[in-house]
Amino acid sequence: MKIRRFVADDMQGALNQVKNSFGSDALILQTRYLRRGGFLGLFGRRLVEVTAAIENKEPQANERQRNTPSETRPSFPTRDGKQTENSAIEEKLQDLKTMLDRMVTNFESAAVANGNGYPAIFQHYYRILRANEVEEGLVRQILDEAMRRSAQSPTKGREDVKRLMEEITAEYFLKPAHPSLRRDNGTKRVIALVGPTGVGKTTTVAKLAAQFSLLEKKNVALVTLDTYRVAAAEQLKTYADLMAIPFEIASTPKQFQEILRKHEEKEMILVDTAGRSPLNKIAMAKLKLFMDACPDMEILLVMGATTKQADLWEIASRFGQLNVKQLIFTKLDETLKYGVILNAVNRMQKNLAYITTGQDVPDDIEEPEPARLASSILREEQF
Ligand SMILES: Nc1nc2c(ncn2[C@@H]2O[C@H](COP(=O)(O)OP(=O)(O)OP(=O)(O)O)[C@@H](O)[C@H]2O)c(=O)[nH]1
Ligand SMILES: [Mg+2]
Repeated sequence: MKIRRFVADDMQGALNQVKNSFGSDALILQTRYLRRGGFLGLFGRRLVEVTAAIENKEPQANERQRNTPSETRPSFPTRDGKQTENSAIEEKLQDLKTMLDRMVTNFESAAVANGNGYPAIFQHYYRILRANEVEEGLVRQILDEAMRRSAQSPTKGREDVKRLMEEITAEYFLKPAHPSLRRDNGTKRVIALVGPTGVGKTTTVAKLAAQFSLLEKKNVALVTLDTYRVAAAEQLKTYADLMAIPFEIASTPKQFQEILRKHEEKEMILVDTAGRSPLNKIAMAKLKLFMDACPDMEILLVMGATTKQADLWEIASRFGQLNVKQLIFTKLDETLKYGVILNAVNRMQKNLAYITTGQDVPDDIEEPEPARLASSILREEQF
């Protein structure tokens, strides 16, 4: 078997070289991008390297073609027994297609495995982001932007590239503009937390109530729509009693509207809802009836940082029917991989209003700091 590397300015050029030297039967072993010249792998000329192999040492394809008289070229009998040139062309096309398929497969798997296609310094961040479960497409989006910016204003070394990566990643947490839950013009705000079961909605409602009523001295009321479990109402009532704030239970959308009217003068009404499996269509429809009862209500979707990515998309899609305005991610203390948060913020194009970092009420809640989240996602020592 003969193995050789072919380097060209682009993939087509490299493949032409392979074909000219080894013919269409060549096996593509590896494809990768190279940089020639530049600094730390940056700003150099981008080249494509294809490593190909051929089974035996037969004459090269182009030589074979040149030396073979047309009457002896491979051809196939037609139904009426005649030889046809079309069949030979079809065979060549099929060879070419097989070769391209093999090449694409090799290229994609190599790229996923080791961040191929980027200069060495960026491959490092490719691996970190992927290990942190940031989606492939988003990783490439971030790296492409980093490459673009570093080409515009040349980076000087590893520290500069790290800062650039953190800056770009942090920007995803700033989009869209961060509207705070606070509203200081005295108008009432009704804020409901929805989400799957056990994600931390009730605990987070209690943390928010403490923050706004105890720390910011706002006039707050608590409402639960969770009549599904007896313990659920008791859980929130205990917190309400401790904070000496009014607590109400609404079992129907009509009751909910009456309660909202009763607390018209409150600066903030925090609404806890029953955890719903996003797959339970009846429960989701019931929740929507409550949400529709108060069109001004700001709905926040609560999701766990430990949730599997595929489940998160299911949750996002089902709860997305509720006109969700912002996101809350809970249980950041239970994982080191924050990629799912970045994926959600990016795909759903929603603001991340809060993160929670433990079970303690009221302490374990904070407004996210984009730079800190970004540096956690790019932290090197965790992998
Ligand atoms: N580690 C950790 N645990 C949390 C966090 N937030 C809530 N929890 C815990 O998660 C569990 C469920 O919390 P709840 O607030 O009852 O969750 P829920 O979403 O209201 O649950 P349902 O009403 O049953 O859907 C409790 O043990 C909480 O203490 C967090 O940020 N970190
Ligand atoms: Mg609850």
